[in-house]
Amino acid sequence: MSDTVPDLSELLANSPKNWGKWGPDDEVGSLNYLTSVEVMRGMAAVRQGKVFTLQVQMGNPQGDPLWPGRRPAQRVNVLDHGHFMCGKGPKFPGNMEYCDDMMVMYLQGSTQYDALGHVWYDDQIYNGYDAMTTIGGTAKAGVLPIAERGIVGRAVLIDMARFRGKDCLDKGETFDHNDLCAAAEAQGVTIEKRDILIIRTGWIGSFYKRGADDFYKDFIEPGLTYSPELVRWFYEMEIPNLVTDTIANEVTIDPVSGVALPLHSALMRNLGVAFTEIILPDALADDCAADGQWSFLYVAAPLKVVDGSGAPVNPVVIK
Ligand code: UVW
Repeated sequence: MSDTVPDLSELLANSPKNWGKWGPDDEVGSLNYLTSVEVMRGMAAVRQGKVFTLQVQMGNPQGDPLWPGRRPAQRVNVLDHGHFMCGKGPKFPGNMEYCDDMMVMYLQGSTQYDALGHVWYDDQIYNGYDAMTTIGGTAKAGVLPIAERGIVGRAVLIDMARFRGKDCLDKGETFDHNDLCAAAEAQGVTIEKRDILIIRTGWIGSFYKRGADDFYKDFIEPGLTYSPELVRWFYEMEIPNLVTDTIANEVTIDPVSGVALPLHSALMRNLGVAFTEIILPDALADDCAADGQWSFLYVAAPLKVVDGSGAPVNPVVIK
């Protein structure tokens, strides 16, 4: 690691940008690559009619895997049979009874889409919008345009944990685009241009097995690591969406530069790659290993939160 940690503006000085590529008002970035042709390419990948959902459970009594400092989703009963038993429930002709509850949560507190305006440096977010537009709500490049649009395309799952012969990658273990291609080759699948890229590290699944104390101890996630070549690969492959079973889609601290989460800036802010985080793909991965089908149709639509910096989602995969 270098002695002095560079600013993102220095680290990414020559990094490619997709700003302006889809016009000055664009707010969904590389999702623009998912044209109707790409939707049909995804449809063509459906061969068996098997369905998988990728969201983690929300408000699990074991806790929810979260970026340190965020709190788990809290579900609170507001009305249930107890209210009716003691005469406190609302009265309806015919005596219908019902239950109600509410949830308080971080919008990044479950499987989620980040808005492209979620992260920035140099006072500019994706497409060059002023970071002032995030004050009081993500008014530009928020999650709403992504939610209104929806995400449909061909996806490929790369199981890095399985490729390395592990249940779960180690804390801080890194890999790059060359490793992804090597794993794809071992799986017998090709990462094609404009594929939605799903990566399994085993990390989120490990939360439920090892428990929160061990998960958060000396917290550093495994994941993709920054290099100019990796960013160029995403740029040239026109990857619309990066989906992983980690909280932040990349190794927490880049081991070379010491910068925290540089791919959030290089991929999300500069290229407009949509980030989907905290998925649980373990059942899907087991199935793909069993039947050898690692590509499929991916469909997702985050919740339509006005001015949200992100929103929960339950992505659906159809093989
Ligand atoms: C941060 O907000 C730091 O990360 P994430 O994109 O994982 O929510």
